[in-house]
Amino acid sequence: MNENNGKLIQWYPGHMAKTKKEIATIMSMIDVVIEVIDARVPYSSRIPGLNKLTRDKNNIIVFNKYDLCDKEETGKWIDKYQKEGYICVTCDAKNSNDYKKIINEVKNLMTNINKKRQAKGLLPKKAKCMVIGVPNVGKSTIINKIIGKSIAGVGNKPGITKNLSTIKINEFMDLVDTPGILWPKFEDQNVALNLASMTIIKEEILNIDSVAIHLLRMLSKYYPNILKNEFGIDHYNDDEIEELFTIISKKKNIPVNGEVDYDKVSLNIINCVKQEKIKGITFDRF
Ligand SMILES: Nc1nc2c(ncn2[C@@H]2O[C@H](COP(=O)(O)OP(=O)(O)OP(=O)(O)O)[C@@H](O)[C@H]2O)c(=O)[nH]1
Ligand SMILES: [Mg+2]
Repeated sequence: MNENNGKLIQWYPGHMAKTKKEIATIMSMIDVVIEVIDARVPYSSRIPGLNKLTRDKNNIIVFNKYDLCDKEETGKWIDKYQKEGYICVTCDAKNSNDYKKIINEVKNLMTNINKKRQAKGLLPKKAKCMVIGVPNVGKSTIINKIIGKSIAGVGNKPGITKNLSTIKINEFMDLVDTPGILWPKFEDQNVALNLASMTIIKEEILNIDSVAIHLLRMLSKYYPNILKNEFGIDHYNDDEIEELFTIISKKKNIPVNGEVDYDKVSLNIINCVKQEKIKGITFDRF
């Protein structure tokens, strides 16, 4: 369930500046930042510039939608981010209890921090945690599981509210009740197409044909077997778009009234990912 009722948030410069300021204020009281990303796009779904705000925090990256990604590629990204100092957790928030791994990581962090505090004669402290991430990566699903019930309001509002309250999770962890929804990277077209492919930004923003073609290109490059099985084509080639769309149209039984309905074919391609018929894919490489 997308708690924004399928409507993804649009970001404007004023809106972004306001949210960034709010996040910076909230950060001062946060100990652990839990950044949720889509494991299928582990670079594209990172929040641009977040590291500037979280340098002095404990940072956990949750590779969510792990059930949908290419696990071999995910392993490479985990190594990379671990080397950069992040704690990495893989998570299928929808179908598993992987969220417990996040709680465990927080517990480990706090055990270490409190050992040092104790040595200095200080009282143990609880971790104030915040879940943050670009739209639609699974923040609300994870928060609701960590809390153990659905709480009204989670994920309903874009941006961050100032009236923060914290929810007690256990004796070592509090959760700030509002998920931080931040803007995705827009800087390069390939990133934007990756985000649209995974419904992180609206496919309409970029036009559905270009998103569908991006999906075909990426599948052809990295997952030709999926391209063949799902769409009946061996290889994507820009020069043959019309022929390829005709083949897909037939394979998918999309009615043809005289000519191929390109929009319908594009939507069908995008929906294969959205509806999780296509799994085991990761589009970011380094
Ligand atoms: N397959 C799969 N789907 C997931 C997973 N986690 C969340 N989802 C689905 O992804 C969609 C978005 O989940 P949300 O929890 O609403 O994501 P969000 O980050 O709170 O989204 P916004 O509030 O719009 O920013 C929903 O359809 C979830 O059921 C996961 O690990 N695997
Ligand atoms: Mg949400």
